[in-house]
Amino acid sequence: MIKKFLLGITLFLFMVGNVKAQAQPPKAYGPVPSANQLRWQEMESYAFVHFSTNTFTDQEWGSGSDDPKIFNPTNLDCRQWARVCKEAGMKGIIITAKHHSGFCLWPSKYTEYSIKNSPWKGGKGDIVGDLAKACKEYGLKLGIYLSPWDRNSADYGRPEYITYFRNQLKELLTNYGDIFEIWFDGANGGTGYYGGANENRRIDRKTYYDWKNTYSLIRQLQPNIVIWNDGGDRGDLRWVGTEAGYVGETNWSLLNATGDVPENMLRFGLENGDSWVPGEVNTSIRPGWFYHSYEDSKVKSLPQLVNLYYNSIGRNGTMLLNFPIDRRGLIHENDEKSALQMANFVKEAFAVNLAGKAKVTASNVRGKDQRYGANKVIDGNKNTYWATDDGVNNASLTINFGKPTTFNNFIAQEYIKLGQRVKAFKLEALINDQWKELASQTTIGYKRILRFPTVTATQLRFTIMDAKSNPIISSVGVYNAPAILTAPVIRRNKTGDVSITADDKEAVIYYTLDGSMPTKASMKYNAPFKTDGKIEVKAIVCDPSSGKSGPMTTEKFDIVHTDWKVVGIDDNKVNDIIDGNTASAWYQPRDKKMPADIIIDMGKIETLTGFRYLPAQGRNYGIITSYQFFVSDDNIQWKIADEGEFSNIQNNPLWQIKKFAPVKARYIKVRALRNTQNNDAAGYAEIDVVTD
Ligand code: FUL
Repeated sequence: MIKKFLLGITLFLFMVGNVKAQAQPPKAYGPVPSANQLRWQEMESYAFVHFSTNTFTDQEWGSGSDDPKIFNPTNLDCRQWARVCKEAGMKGIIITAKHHSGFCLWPSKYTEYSIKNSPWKGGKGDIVGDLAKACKEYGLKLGIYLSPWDRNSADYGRPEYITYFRNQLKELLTNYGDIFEIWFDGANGGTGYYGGANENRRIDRKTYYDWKNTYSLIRQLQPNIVIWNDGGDRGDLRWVGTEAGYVGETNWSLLNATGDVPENMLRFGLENGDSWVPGEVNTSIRPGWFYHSYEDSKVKSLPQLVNLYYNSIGRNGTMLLNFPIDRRGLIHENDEKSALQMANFVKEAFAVNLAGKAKVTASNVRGKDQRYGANKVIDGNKNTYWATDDGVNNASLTINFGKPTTFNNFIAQEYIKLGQRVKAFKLEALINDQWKELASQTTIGYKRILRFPTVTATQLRFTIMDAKSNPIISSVGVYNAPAILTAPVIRRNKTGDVSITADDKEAVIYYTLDGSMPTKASMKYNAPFKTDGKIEVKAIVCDPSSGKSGPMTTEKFDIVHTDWKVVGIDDNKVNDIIDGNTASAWYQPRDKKMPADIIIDMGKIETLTGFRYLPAQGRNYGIITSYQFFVSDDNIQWKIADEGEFSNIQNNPLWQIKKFAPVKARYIKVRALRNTQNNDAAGYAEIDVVTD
């Protein structure tokens, strides 16, 4: 009897439990992504490759008049592009099938301005086809950049061009398998060759391309494609308003279906927009989109690429990173190295989710139904989620690690199939029994990654403070990313103070002054220190948590500049030339013609055996190539000590060291005779002497 009674109670409780477990799934709120947009967003990272006649003319935009015969890569290998992109963690490649010059990388039936009239493969090649094959082999998706502006076509600006443009689209969207994205750049109309007319042609961006019908053609040929269009009818994706590699911290994947989009709307999206139009962050791994050998030393560094990652994928965007293909037809080794370093960082940083084994509890669970429970955020299933009751737009998740745990990164993902909801959230850590706020932010969207100074805590609380509707979170992660161990920068100022800086604020710097290799037993750098005379400084950075150390930097400093003066130039900024700060620079006044002189009074007689010149960093003008170097005791009688050229300074705008037979002098004069551009600009980051 008792048994029966207990059974009855159990059954009753089970049924009540079951009734409770029937909480209705949350309903979508506002616009939601299409299946194509969702698939695209989950790719997160993919590449651009820019390649055209421009590669061989050193231009960013070709006018449409360059002879196709100049297009002649010596060692083109699309499989190398695919390998690099795959190893860099990317999921696809978008190729400039046709850039603004109109030159086509596939043998289009509709124009002679293509690789079929280039010497490459005797005119029998097809780069789009080769890349399609390589992508297939490496498991990557293929995307197409087809410039609507065509500076070669005689028909550009007339209705006939639209037929031509659509014919080309048909070729590209029919002959190369699945295309995941089509890219229509916003640069439209202006001067060009136009079949020899050489004139300025304007078009009405809103009506000329008849995007509506072009879009339906595209969707008919490639039903799974996403359309990127800057300035035309609203596509599936939006530009983020800058090519500098970031989207707003607040980033709504929404815009209105029609109407203009000002820059700040591109950057932040539109909170109450009526359409799903997520942001794609496009930037180049070098300053330019096309290859220029003089940018070989300007490839984005690991810390710059890591910033790009956090500022795109980490802010609810995708990352579209461009590799300019070089004249060999390859991704340059410097670009490959940086991209792979970034990929390794990302792999290491997000290898272990520290929340994975933690106990996760929520302040509210939808209908107290375990299907929407807190632990759904760590089950590794993107189709499950934690959700709150309708009307509960303020709720928190507490992640209890059970023991002190060290971390510096946090990831949250909304279940965007039901819309983007979160408007404000914060993170707090329980450190030594005290709650400490780590961050307070706005939107989440598909993915939000926060990084903050490393903490050791037993619990982490993620509180959604405001949302458009009840929050739905599919995933949460807590990570301890490694320090970025790049070589430190060592500088000495005019008065001999040496400072050493590291990219990673938490890294520890060790250094030596006796020429020996620095180790963790060497002097620890805390603040700038005084030096006098010639000195060699070697330094490394170490990650205190992993104990790993990075590459070493060596700087040899000659005599100090304390008593140095630039004479005869009435501009205080000229002291940037001798301040030891390689990031500051001074240029001769614009009206100054070559030859341009810089005279420095060293304050006393020195025995010189050479001099050093560093051009302004990060700028491509005023780079001196030919010089004369004079010395004097009195700033009246001068004699020449050396003359010559700074070879390859254009490609490598780094320190140029010139040695000569010992000579005694108090004054030096550096005379600029010519620069890389054959004009009168002369710029200097630093001038220094050598006194062996
Ligand atoms: C720009 C174009 O004008 C550049 O040449 C490049 O293709 C870049 C991706 O888009 O607006």
